[in-house]
Amino acid sequence: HAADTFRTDLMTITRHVLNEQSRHPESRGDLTILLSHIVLGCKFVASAVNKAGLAKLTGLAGETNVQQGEEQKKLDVLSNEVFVNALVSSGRTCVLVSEEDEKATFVDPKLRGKYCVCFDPLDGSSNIDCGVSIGTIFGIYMIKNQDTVTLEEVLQPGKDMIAAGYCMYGSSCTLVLSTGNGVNGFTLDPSLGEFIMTHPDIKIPPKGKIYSVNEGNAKNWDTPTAKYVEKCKYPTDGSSPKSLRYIGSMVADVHRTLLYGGIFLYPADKKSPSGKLRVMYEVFPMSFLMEEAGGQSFTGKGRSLDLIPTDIHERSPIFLGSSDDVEEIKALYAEEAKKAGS
Ligand code: P6P
Repeated sequence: HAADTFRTDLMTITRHVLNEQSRHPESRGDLTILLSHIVLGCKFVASAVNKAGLAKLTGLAGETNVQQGEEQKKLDVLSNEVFVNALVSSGRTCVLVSEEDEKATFVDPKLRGKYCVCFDPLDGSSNIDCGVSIGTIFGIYMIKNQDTVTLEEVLQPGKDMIAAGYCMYGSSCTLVLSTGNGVNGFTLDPSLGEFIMTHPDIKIPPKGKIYSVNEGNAKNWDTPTAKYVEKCKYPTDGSSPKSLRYIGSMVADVHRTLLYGGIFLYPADKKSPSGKLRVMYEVFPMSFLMEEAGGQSFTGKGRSLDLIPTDIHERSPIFLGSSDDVEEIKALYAEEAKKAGS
């Protein structure tokens, strides 16, 4: 026979999630149903992002859409609406935290389920108009009592997340997911409308040759960050300098770091003492994935997932990626703390 051009035993994301569910015999499949609604949201956004360039859907709110004559929505607003509707209608969530909404959304009690989803529906949306990859980032918590859930219960440390992932909308649409048993990557096959497993059991290399930071903030960095970046550029141990790769879209920078190794940094600086990235729907989900893939994530003070947020839009510095690379920056912060303590 000519080699089959069609694989006929497809590992779709749905099949993968069902396999994961079967590892928990007591499970009623709530997470499976929740994830299927998140996947639907990602498919919708992928389609909208791809059309954006054509249908001029991009960023300019206020432009009326000639067909419907209704207010033109910015893609990030549209994406947020799609995810909120998908998550609420799944009947598996009781509270939602979105980058787009100032307050947490408490779901109608009649429609509640046991999960809290924190998400950035379209991170990096400032890059839409120039075609740079952007993405959706999400993290999922279990809520003890869905009927009486309060904001305090939402402000949990990232280590209590039970699942996290991102979907990157670029040359292809790639969804990376962990439900606590390793990390897997899936690529959308538009002809099937299915995410097919393309990156099984992703593990980040223990050390990388790339550092990823906005060097434009160098003037405002603290000493440990400045020292670390200096070491990347002028190594003192005879090794080759690292390459700088910075896309300015977190999902794209983190995805490259996860697959190729290296370190992604968004440090604190004099202008932004807590850094720029948001704890609940950027730092936590990406840190969860990194640790599941054998990497680390550090805030400059401690393990990112140990952070206990006090506000749903709180920011934190973040250093994440290959374990050995993160160890180096942890040592520099420890040295600084010792000096300060002495
Ligand atoms: P800067 C995009 O606006 C974003 O929120 C992240 O996706 C990205 O990592 C970061 O900000 C880029 O920030 O200050 O380097 O432009």
